[in-house]
Amino acid sequence: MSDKVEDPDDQKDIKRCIHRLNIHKILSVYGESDPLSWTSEAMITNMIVLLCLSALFPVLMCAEEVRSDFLYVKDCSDIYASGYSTTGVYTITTADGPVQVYCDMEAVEKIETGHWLVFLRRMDGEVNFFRRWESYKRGFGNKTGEHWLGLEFVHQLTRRYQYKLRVDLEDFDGNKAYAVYKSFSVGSESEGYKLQVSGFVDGGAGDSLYYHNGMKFSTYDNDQDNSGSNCAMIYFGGGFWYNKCYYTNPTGHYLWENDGTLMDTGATWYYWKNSWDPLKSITMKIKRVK
Ligand SMILES: [Ca+2]
Repeated sequence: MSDKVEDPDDQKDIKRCIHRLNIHKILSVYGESDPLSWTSEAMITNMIVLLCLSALFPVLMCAEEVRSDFLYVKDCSDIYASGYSTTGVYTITTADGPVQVYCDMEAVEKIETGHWLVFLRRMDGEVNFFRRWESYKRGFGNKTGEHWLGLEFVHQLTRRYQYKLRVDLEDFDGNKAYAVYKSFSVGSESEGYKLQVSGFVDGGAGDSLYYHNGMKFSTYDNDQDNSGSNCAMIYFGGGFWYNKCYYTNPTGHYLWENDGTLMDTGATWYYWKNSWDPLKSITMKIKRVK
């Protein structure tokens, strides 16, 4: 249990709050029947209920409360620097409140330490990526599995600090490849969450993002692509920085095998094998460089 809950003063506050709530319940039962008076009583009671709930929140959450170590961390680099080197889900605090993020702490090829912050993960088709703009803005999915972290969150990070991007690919035969971009940022919503990448380093995957550099983000309900059509709609895509339309579509329709029949709609990265074959997994993750 957290320190806050064990604080005697806090427990007194909670008891006092519940006591006041009970008094107001009694007053509500025996008080005036005038509608205006009843409305005021109801409003006061509601306010007290909210106050009680906010005081009780840490109790209800018990050990799940945000760990104080992470109160001021920005990303997985800060978590790693705090001494946490296990890959998994961590909670960090933003101006909009706590956000859970998946940190990939594994070292890469034994030459680079981990602490990558994952913002896209496809691996098993458990999550539907054919979603509205608002979902891509705010994020969705399961942080321990498939998910999209959210454009606004990534924009807020990359507008303040410099990040690099790594894309990891795996096909249905277990082959792997990757691509690194030494600079990665996402513009504001008013800029269409525009993508900026540069400094490509080939890890066997080839550069499929060059075609998307400078593009605005698009979803089926917010077409900002360069096509006369709606890329997200015609390829069953999810949301991406579509051009006219793509050489990679990591949020595309998940296919559980490469049977060669629906290759135009899958989660693809064309320049790995110069093919539209769907991938078994694709991860996009960022790491602060400054
Ligand atoms: Ca269009």
